[in-house]
Amino acid sequence: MTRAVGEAVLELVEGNIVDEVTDAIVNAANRGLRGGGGVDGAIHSAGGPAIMAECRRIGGCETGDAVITTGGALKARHVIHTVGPVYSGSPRDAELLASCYRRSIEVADANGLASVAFPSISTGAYGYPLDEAAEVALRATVDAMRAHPSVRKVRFVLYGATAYQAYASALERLLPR
Ligand code: AR6
Repeated sequence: MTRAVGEAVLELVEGNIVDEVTDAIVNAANRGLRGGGGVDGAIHSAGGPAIMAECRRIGGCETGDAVITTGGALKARHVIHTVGPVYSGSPRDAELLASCYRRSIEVADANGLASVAFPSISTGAYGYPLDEAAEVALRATVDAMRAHPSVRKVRFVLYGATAYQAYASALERLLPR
């Protein structure tokens, strides 16, 4: 599924983010940038030790913020590590989740990157309900794309049909055809 956002393109696909050929893939990291399971584990195992070496030098990342490293052995040139909220049911969850997408796009723009691929942040180990997360993620991303038009292509790489469907429904509501 594809939508124009000004001159830029927002795309949803089902797949594995480690296979993306793009300027940067975004990692759903933790505050210590220590690595872990889920998409974080997949990115570090596919990208090799150079990514963790830079994460150690950076030292950590606050919830809702984003930092950039090399892409190591990945096809993506860089990894942008962002830290989603652990879902608690408070209104702050949505603010912090939106901040992850906004900060990631700001970091991409600040580094001259034109294409970025996101996973569905916080919807695995961190427990954010998928439908709610999809709406917050897409709204924040579209707003950030409008503010940073040099980021020309943003792709959500959704892991499995359930995640893809949740994002496709949310995008249809946000930007109807
Ligand atoms: N490509 C795309 N999406 C994926 C992939 C993949 N290869 N693998 C999993 N997902 P999670 P979180 C989806 O748990 O909830 C880690 O241990 C997955 O289906 O990876 O933000 C970190 O170190 C889900 O929809 O991230 C943190 O401690 C989504 O990615 C913590 O988990 C996010 O699930 C972060 O938890």
